[in-house]
Order: sequence, then C-alpha cells, then structure tokens
Amino acid sequence: MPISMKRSLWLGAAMLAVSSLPAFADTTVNVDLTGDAGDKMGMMLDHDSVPAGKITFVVKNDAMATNHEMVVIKLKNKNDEIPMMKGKHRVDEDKLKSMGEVEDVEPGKSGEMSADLKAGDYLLLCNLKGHFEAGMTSHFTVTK
Ligand SMILES: [Cu+2]
Repeated sequence: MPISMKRSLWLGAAMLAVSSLPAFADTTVNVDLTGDAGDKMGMMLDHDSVPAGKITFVVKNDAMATNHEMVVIKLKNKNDEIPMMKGKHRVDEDKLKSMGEVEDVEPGKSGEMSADLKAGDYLLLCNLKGHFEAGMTSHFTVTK
C-alpha cells in the first residue's frame, strides 16, 4: 500500500489508543427525573458511584406535565437523617451542604451542572413540594 495510506492508518490507531485512556477523563452522570403529581415519582442514575473529580450531571425531566429539579447534597454519613421543613413537604436545604443544583427543569427538557466532588457520600434529590417524599431521591457515592 502507498506510504501515505499506511501513515493515516497508523494515526488512526494512535488516536483510538488515546481516546480509550480512562484516566483523568471527566465523568458524566445521566439523571432521569420521572413522575407527575399524584403519581409515583423517581430519580434514576446511570452511575451511582464515580471517581472523585469533575463530575457533570446531565438531568432529563421525563415527566408528562410536572417540573422537577436535582439538588446535589454532600452528606457526612450515608445514613444521615434528612431534615424536613415542618409542614412544607420540602427538605430543609439550609441545614445541608448543597454542592449545586439544576433548577426547574420543564417536562421533556434537560439541564446540566458540573461540580468538583471529593470522595464521600452524597444525596441527590428534587426539592419541589412533596417530591422528595414521593421518591425523588437517590444516594450517590464518589470514590477516591
Ligand atoms: Cu420533582
């Protein structure tokens, strides 16, 4: 084969090797928000444990007619009790350490946020009224 063709094959192989290196890659976590008022609601992640570093959450609202959000809370311990605001059906975020959030995602829409997260236990939740109690929460672990 001509030399130029050999060269491009070699370049292709080299690029493939580089792109498959796992180290130092940013991590993306896809989060699915589901459910409408009066129905079961949920939050599903494609990874519930990722290595420490810059983590991007891509949040999709799959509900028919209800806005949702996703808040990232850093827990001290995995089994920390989550404080509620009395009579408000919402989590008391002031008593927790928030690492950021994707606010008010409309049905069918997506949003994203990135955060530099250290190893530890985290909780993701939707804090619109009643949604945490309806099941919109998920534990999330960042490993060293
Ligand atoms: Cu919600």
